[in-house]
Amino acid sequence: MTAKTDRQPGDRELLQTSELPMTADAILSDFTHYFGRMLGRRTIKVDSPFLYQSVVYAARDRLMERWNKTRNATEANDTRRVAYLSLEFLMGRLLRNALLNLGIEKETTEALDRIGLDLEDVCEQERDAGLGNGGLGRLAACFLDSCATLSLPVIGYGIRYQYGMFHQRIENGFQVEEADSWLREGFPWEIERIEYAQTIHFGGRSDVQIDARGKSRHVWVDTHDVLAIPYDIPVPGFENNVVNTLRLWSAAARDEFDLEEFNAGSYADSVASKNEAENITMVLYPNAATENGQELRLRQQYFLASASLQDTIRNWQERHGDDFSTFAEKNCFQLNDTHPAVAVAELMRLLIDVHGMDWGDAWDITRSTMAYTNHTLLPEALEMWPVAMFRRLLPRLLDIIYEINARFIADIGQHWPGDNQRIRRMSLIQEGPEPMIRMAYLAIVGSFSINGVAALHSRLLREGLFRDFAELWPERFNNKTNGVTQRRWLAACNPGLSSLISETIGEKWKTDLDKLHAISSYAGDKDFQARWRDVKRSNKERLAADIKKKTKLSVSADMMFDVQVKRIHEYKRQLLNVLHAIHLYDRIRRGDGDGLVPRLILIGGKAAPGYVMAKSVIKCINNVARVINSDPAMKGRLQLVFYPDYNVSAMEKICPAADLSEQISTAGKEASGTGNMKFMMNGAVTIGTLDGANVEIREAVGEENFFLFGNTVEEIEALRGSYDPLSIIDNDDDFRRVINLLQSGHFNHFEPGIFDSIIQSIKEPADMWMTAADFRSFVDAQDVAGKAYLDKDRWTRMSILNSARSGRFSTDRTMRDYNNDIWHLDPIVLDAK
Ligand code: 26V
Repeated sequence: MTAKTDRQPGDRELLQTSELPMTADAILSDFTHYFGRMLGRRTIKVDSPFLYQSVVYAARDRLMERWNKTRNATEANDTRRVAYLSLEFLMGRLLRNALLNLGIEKETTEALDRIGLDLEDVCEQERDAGLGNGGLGRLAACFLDSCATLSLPVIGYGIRYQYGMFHQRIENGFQVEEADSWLREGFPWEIERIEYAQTIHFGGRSDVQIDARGKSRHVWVDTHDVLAIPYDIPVPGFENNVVNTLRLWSAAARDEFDLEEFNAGSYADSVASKNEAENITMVLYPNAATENGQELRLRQQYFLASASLQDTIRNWQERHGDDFSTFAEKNCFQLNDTHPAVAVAELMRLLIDVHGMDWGDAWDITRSTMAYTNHTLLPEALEMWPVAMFRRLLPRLLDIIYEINARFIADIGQHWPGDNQRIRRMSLIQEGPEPMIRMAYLAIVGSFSINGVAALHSRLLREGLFRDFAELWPERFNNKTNGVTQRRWLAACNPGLSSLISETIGEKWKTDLDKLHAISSYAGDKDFQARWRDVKRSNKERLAADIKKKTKLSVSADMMFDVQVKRIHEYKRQLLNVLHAIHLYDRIRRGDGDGLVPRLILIGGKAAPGYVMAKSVIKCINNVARVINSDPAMKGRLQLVFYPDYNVSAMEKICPAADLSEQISTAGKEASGTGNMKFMMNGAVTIGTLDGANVEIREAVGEENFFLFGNTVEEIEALRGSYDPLSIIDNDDDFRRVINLLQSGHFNHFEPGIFDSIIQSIKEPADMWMTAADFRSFVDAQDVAGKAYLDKDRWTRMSILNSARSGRFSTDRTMRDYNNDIWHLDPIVLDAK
């Protein structure tokens, strides 16, 4: 049966006569049209944003027809679909990826070549869409790429922040934040869809009214309303003509200004209230678990949840009217962490208050459409909102959460009669002087699926954080190990390796990464090894040029590139890496450096602006780097560089150039990690702890191709209580010397005391991250890695095998897993026409 569509009588599809040709000629002619006629520019300047914009328009035209066809196919077939709700989509640049997926990279290169332009330079003009903090946001972006490539009907819903992730500048070794005004020159990929704007309520109060039929009805009155305006971004699949949608919401005042206030004469106040509305989507929160609880952040969360659910229901009603009987069969909402978890209560509100459903039916729909992914084990990052804030901002939603909780507690009482302790533990409300709503528990109670992001992480969730819930509903808990898309993280960012691989085993790996296995039979082949090394070397030179541009420092591709790039956080232990750098410096200075591999230690990452300790770590890295890099004895042997403003585009240059990948978090703290997978795919060997997905990476690549160190989760837990870092330092000559150097002011002559808190944190028996506990085994594993690197053939073999065995870590596999176990979507079937 074909369902109704949103067509009105008289509506017609605009006739599309023929598809645009994908030739260099046609692309050049469209480019010329946009540059000259639409944007009105005449002179071709290499760094002009208008060149880049014109190329985007030419590419976008070719996406547009495919985009419409994809939409038509899903609407006409009434296909079951997933809405991926996420406060973050860290998309990075879109041009290269779009050309690759459309299959017109070669043609576009040729078109630009004819007018003396290099595609690479044009691509560099694009600003990163940095609408995310790190792993969680980039994962969402990789998911979208894989879903489009697998023809899965998945729509991403997020927020169109005016300011994305801040830019980082380093001044005298300190991080300085700068606003990211990424929309300043316009964002040519997006299409505003004002016709789908939604109204979002805030404030006011919750009331009960009796309707015409004498039925009592909850109403939410006296609200302050804000408009949510959607902007659509195309998400092309790889050479399959599917184009999915990322829909980002932007806040606007509902009326240009409030007429009543205007007439009352408070003109300024009414314009100011417009400002308040638009503040909601002004800025991305730069992730500091310590800064939890900001009211504006809760506004963002509700704004996204409500707009996206209303949009889904609007679309549903256009096809099904008021019949919600198959809504749950046809829709699924995947919650990216607890950030959009208020959607559980909002869907209940919409179904009951707006669409007149009773509690039981609404709850059945909610509980069978919501699915929740957890991304962290750190207790301080678990979201809780003060009940009082909810009452002020979202009073009707608080009613609903209380009702959900009352019914849930009754269930626990049935399951474990008399177990009041358990009720206190599991309640959605944490009691205390300031009662709080536990968002993770709301997400669990309201979902049919709860997953972690790596095998170890999912096990720790079941055994620790969510133990009571896993006991109650074991069938709801599952694991979905993360991945990354090989289209961006190998094909696009590493053209050299990509060509070598394709020449050797064909191109199938681009949509079936397990095919990479086939290169393992060349791992010992001298000729293949030499070509593999050549590619790595030229990638290192490309990165060296980039480092020179950004830091003025010269680094040599002859050194081993030992790389740690990720957000700066204590649990990720950049400090441990610095301690190792100081140790190598000390060894070379004391004349014990012979036989050491020449090494560049590259560290990059942003610290949350309010995270004092993380900022000290950046300062420490920079100070140690200055001392090391200006010591003539270190020349050609050891360098330490801090890479400023690390982001998606930086990673595209960094991961193809890395030899050694640092994945050194305290066991049990990194949920998965995804940078680890990008490095592996590009032939870096990992030095790492048994944490997150490192465990699975090591299994896949074999223990002989992975440098393991450090305490396990169980050992870390057993250590707590008896942990004595002072005696560890005292009993280890190397460690003692490192700490003495740090304490002596050697790295901070004119800045006395600035590293005191860092040194104290290492010596602290209560150190959560147990840096000292892993120092010795880290230094030893680094020594083994260094020696392995000196054996070129052996290292190249390890490098090839890492890449060859990275097949499992494609988001294509991850998305298949989500689809088989959670979503159950049928692929989109496009009209053959
Ligand atoms: C928390 C907050 C709190 C306040 C404001 C903004 C904000 C933003 C994000 C978060 C939680 C972040 C959790 C997270 O990023 N987890 C990471 O998820 C990756 C993808 O699953 C995973 O690879 C990393 O191991 C994990 O740390």
